[in-house]
Amino acid sequence: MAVKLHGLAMSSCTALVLSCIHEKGVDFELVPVNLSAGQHKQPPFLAKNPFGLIPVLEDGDLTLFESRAISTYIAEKFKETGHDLMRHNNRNEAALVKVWAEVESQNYHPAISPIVYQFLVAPLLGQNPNQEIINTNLEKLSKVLDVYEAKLSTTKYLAGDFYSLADLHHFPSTYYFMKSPWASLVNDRPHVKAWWEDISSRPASVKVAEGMVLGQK
Ligand SMILES: N[C@@H](CCC(=O)N[C@@H](CS)C(=O)NCC(=O)O)C(=O)O
Ligand SMILES: *[C@@H]1O[C@H](CO)[C@@H](O)[C@H](O)[C@H]1NC(C)=O
Repeated sequence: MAVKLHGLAMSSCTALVLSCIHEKGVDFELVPVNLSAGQHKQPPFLAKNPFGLIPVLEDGDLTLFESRAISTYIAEKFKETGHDLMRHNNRNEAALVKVWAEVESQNYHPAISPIVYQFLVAPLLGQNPNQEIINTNLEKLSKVLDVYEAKLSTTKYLAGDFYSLADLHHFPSTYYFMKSPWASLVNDRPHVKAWWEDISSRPASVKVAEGMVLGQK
């Protein structure tokens, strides 16, 4: 039975889950949520995610929210199919995948996401981008990327010499960031640049990027 993903292909949180779904070749149905109509703030959707945010995954009786938890669930449930995103046969490598997935969630995402929001989303909502927020977060992101540059000069991917869920979680936000005037933060760091070119050219990433056109449904 196909899993049901409630969300929008252009939303980076949904795209994170879609990247995992495509890596694993999982059968799925994308159920659109009308954000402009506030469908995500109404009782039927709130029953699936009380925080009223996309994405939500339904797999039979199981309902999940939080994109990173959803992708982890998919990577674990379908560990035998497609690319092994969790290194489930090696406890140490699996732990390193979790470390770098945390780094994405705790260090990388909090810096990159406000930049993407101010640059790409605010104008769609008729707001002026807040340059102060952008500058503060560019500074934070630079420091995180310095750590990545050092790490990626010792291993090909973040958790080791294998593509994992930790790398995958970086795809959607970085995809939008690379359309901004500050893409040089990535491109000026040779190992980060090579890593980005590698992870963004994976067939699953290319597929997900097709749906990442902001302002579309
Ligand atoms: N931590 C949550 C964040 C979810 C989230 O912020 N979703 C956004 C789209 S990327 C949303 O639903 N926005 C609609 C709104 O804020 O009203 C996750 O990763 O799933
Ligand atoms: C979403 O809701 C808005 C406002 O109710 C409506 O105008 C629009 O047609 C809806 N979009 C879709 C794709 O159903």
